[in-house]
This record gives sequence, C-alpha cells and structure tokens, in this order.
Amino acid sequence: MKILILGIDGYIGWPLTLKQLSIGNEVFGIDNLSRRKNVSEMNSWSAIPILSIKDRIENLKKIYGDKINFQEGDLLDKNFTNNIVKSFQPDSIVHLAEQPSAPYSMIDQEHCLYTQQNNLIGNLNLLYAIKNYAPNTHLVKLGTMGEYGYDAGLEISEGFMDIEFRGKKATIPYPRQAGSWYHWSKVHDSNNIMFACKLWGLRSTDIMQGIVYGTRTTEITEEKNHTRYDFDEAFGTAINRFCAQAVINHPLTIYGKGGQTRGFLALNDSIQCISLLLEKPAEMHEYRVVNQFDQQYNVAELAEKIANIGNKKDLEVKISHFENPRVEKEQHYYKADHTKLKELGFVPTRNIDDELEIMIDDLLNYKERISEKKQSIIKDLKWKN
Ligand code: USQ
Repeated sequence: MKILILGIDGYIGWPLTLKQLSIGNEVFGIDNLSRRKNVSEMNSWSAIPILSIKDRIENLKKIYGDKINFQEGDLLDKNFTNNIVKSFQPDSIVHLAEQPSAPYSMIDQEHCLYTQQNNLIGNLNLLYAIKNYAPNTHLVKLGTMGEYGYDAGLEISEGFMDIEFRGKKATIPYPRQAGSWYHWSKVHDSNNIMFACKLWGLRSTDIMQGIVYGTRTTEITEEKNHTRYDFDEAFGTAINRFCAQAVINHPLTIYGKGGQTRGFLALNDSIQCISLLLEKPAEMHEYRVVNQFDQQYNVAELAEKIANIGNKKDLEVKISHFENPRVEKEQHYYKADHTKLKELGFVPTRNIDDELEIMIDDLLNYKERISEKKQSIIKDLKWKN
C-alpha cells in the first residue's frame, strides 16, 4: 500500500510511519514542523529528545530506501497539497497534520484563529485534492472523542444515533458539543468530510480518538526511533504530564475536583487501530466513524495510579488540586461505545499500569531536560481570556 502520512513528525505520525514501513508499505510523509515551533513558543521541548526530521528520514532511508520519502510543506498551500496527492497517488491518506492542543487554541483570539484556520482550511484543501486527483483514496482523519463533549449526560454512540421525533424515525449524527476552539475545529472538519463523502462519493474514516499516552511502540526500541513527548501546559496531555511531573517531584496538577472522565489509549494501540483501519478501509461513498479508546478513567484516578507507581520507585510523588484554568464539568456522567474497532480485530496490547511504569522509567533518563523546562508545566493559560 502507498500511504501518505500528513503530520509525520508528530507524536503519532512518527510511530505510525515506523509501523507502516515495517509491514512493507510505502510511506510519503509531509510536515510543516509547526509542532516543534509551537512547543518552543511555550518555552518547552520534548522531554525525550528526538532527531531532526532530516536525520529521522535519512536513518529510515538506510533501511527502507525509496519506500520512505518526505517533503516539508503546508496543507494551507493548495498547490502544494494538490501536487503531493496528484504525484504520489496514495491508496490511503492519514491526516494527522493539525494543531492538536485545546489549551493552545484558548490562549487568545490569535491562537483560536490560527487553530481553526490551520485545521479547517488544511482539511478542505485536502478534500479538494482527493476529489480532483485521487478520488478512490481512503482518507483516515484524526478527530477526537472531545467532539461529542462531556456535558450531554447521555450515553455516547459511535458517530450516529437512531432517533424518533414527532412520529418519524431517522439516523442522525450524534450531537457534537465540543469544549474548546480546538475541539470545535475537529467538529467542523467532521462535518466537512461527511459532506464531501456524500457530495463526491469519497471514502473516509473519521477517528474519534481518546487521550493517547506512552513512550513506546513495538517499533520504538532504540533512542533514534523515539517519538516526541510533551509535558508543557498546552501540548502535554494529562497522563503524559503527570508522569513527567512525577519524575521531577513536581506535584501532580489535577485541575479542580479531578472527576473529569475521558477515554484513554496506549500509543502502541493507537498505532494498531490506525493500521487496522488502513487494512480495512471504508467503502466508496462511506463516511465511517469509530470511537478509538481502550479504557475510561477520571483524572484523579490516574494521578493516584501514577503516584503509587512513582512512590514504589522512591519518587515521593505528591498530588495537588489546582484551580482549574479550563471551563469544563469536573464531575459528570460518561459512557461511550467503542465496539467498531474491536469488530475489525482490535485487541488491546497494553495494560495501563505496566505502561505507566515503562513511561516513568523512560522519563527518569531525561529528568534534567524536564527540570530545565519546568516553568512550562504551569503557564496559567486561562480559558476565559
Ligand atoms: N487535566 C488536568 N491536569 C492537567 C492537564 C489536564 O487535570 O495537568 C485535565 C483537563 O482539565 C481535562 C482532562 O485532564 O479535563 C484532559 O485534558 P488533556 O489535556 O489530557 O486532554 P484534552 O485537552 O482533551 O486534549 C487531548 C489532546 C487532543 C485530543 C484529546 C482527546 O491534546 O489532541 O483530541 O486529548 S479527548 O480528550 O478524548 O478529546
């Protein structure tokens, strides 16, 4: 299979590339390197050092030759996007090339506009490029469980729901009630992809992914293959932040009560799920939605797990409740379906406690790097600004 990976330099794009090459597929990677820039804007860096994109690709070329190629570029440039899709003629495209941080999108008007413009326009350029130059390609797009929101007080289905309203029955998209400008950008992308499938007969899988954690995948065994690992307030996610905090004796930063419940997935299993979706594509004209996570936890439960594991390693981990910079419910009902990937063959490979231990061990090797940028852990990015 020929796979175009948009966002190859990111937390998921890089290990996905390693996996796809290892199973014999050809990969063309694209990235505008904005993640590296945006994390340095937060005065931070990846806790685990990563190679430059040039060195990453050169190393892969030594093993895989012409089966790996890379071009730096931006999906907002429609000529660039058209040319890549037209010349590479991918069987599948994995679109991970978006601004992924909710807190970053909430900093101010400029960061909101950047996020929505980057995500929406890039995605629309891609849809037009597919329609015009590779209409049979399967688009696998990374959305988020956060598109559904956490306020509904109802069970969440997988993309669509059956309703009966004033005597008539219909299947409609599950209501989206996102909680940040970033999460809304993913909702708008979903609507645009659904419409493009209906209008032009394209085929796409829209992944409602939960929060991904971890440092390792089957292919990440050596330092040169490590993927990035963020811990700053904007780009670090809850579990990854807590593990980084634990290794430098920074109190774990639970926001508010800590009853915020989310779906979680180990990095190795995120890569497994995306690979499965590539092997078993959506049909032409189909807009397929999957909920991609393994287990659900609330933030306080996670902090406790991490503190227990850290304390076994004599780290003296403390848990703190910080004033919540976000506008969100801190206690809420949460139950979301996640059966479609299991029906396609997904079998979770990682247990969260084992994985947390591996993460802490990996991070202990880079304790000084985390300490050096510890000011980025709390930057007071208030969502109401
Ligand atoms: N939280 C804390 N302390 C922290 C960081 C976060 O208590 O130090 C809380 C937040 O208030 C929130 C929850 O943990 O209630 C999750 O926050 P997060 O930063 O881990 O995740 P989120 O902002 O939802 O975004 C992340 C990724 C995003 C992805 C999303 C999946 O950055 O790209 O779409 O997870 S999901 O959450 O399922 O929507």
